[in-house]
Amino acid sequence: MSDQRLPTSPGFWRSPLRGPWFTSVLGLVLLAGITVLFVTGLVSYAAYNPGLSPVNDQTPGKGLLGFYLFTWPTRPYWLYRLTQGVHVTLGIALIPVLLAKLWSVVPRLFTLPPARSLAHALERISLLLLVGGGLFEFTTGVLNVQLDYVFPGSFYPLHFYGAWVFFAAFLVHAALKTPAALRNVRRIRQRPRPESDLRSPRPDPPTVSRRGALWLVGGGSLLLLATTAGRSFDGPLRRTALLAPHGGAEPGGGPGGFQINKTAAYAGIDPAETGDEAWRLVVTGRTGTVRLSRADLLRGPLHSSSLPIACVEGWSTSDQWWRGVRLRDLAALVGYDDPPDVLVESLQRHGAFRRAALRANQVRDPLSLLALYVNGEELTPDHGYPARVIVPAAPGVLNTKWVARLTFGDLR
Ligand SMILES: Nc1nc2c(c(=O)[nH]1)N[C@H]1C(S)=C(S)[C@@H](COP(=O)(O)O)O[C@H]1N2
Ligand SMILES: [Mo]
Repeated sequence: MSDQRLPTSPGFWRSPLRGPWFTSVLGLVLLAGITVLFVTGLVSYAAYNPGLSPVNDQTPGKGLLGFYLFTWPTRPYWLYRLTQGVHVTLGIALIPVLLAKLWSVVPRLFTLPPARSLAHALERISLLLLVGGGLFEFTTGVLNVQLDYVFPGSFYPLHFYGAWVFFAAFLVHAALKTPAALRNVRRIRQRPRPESDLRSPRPDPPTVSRRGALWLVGGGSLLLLATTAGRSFDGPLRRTALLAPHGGAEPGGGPGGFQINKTAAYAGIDPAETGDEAWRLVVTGRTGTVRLSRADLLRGPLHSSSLPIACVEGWSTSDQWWRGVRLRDLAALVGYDDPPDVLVESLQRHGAFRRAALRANQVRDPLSLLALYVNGEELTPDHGYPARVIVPAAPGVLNTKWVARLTFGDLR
């Protein structure tokens, strides 16, 4: 039982840093941080228009968990850039805090007997969900933003269901522990120090103070923050984003010099299909189908909007100057004065993002364009030539490139 070579023995754990103050400070940081991650995450899911099933909804059977879904607004136009930038950047910066917090309580995970009472058993099960859920959410999140969807199945349902499990356990834990954590942080100078099973019964001599250790964790977070935040910009700031993935194409300079997520070659877009002879935009609605060449579209009226691209992966561009035909004008062309939802389909034949559904409020917004130009020149092939959708405040995945077809009508 008291064999100190086994992790189930309190004497096995020797670090003098462990104790209620250290754990409580980290816990309170996570309380605030993870709450923000949860809110920005749920909001990100709403931004995908998951109500427009089955086109956008990759989470079938979300059922009650979708209770909070609302119509994602189109203003302010930088909304998704902000919420998703915060979600990903904060998530990455919190990794050292999460790891330090787990390290600080790790002796407890080995406590024997596994349960002393029913209440203790329930508490330990909730801890399993908490630790498992937390590691799962952080791991799937990081894999998604760094390695581009390396999952069995889809990222969205995994991260979405995982978030609910994690957050339920997190709420229980916060309700049980926050009062004590607040007390622990306040009474740091109290003598004698309160009893705690977090403290090692036979600590090694310290090599760093508790405050020093906290600075180390905070320094790690700041380093991650500093090497991640640049992905929410382009130009010179982007180059500070050492941790952002540098796969795909380097955008280079000029009007098309902002992040490219999938190149035309990667998406299998044949240049022969995008030429003026071959390409037609097929618009369908109440009054039938219209086929438009690029020359037809260029007759306008053309409008401009200054909008960023903001990806679920947390990167975003600064505002780009787009020019093209308003989506609501295209809706009017096929019989809608008051625009309905629209299904947008790309020339692309394979891949997850070749089609997307937009809501009526997105079609209606005068800033929403079928863009033909960016920053004063024709779209480059990698940015979606001959035409791409751009919608204010929407996730990048709704900004379909190489558009071939628009089908207006109620998709619900
Ligand atoms: N046809 C098509 N459109 C697409 C995609 C795609 O893979 N195929 N990717 C989407 C995603 S996820 C993003 S973030 C933006 C990126 O646009 P950009 O490459 O011009 O920056 O395009 C969107 N449009
Ligand atoms: Mo994206």
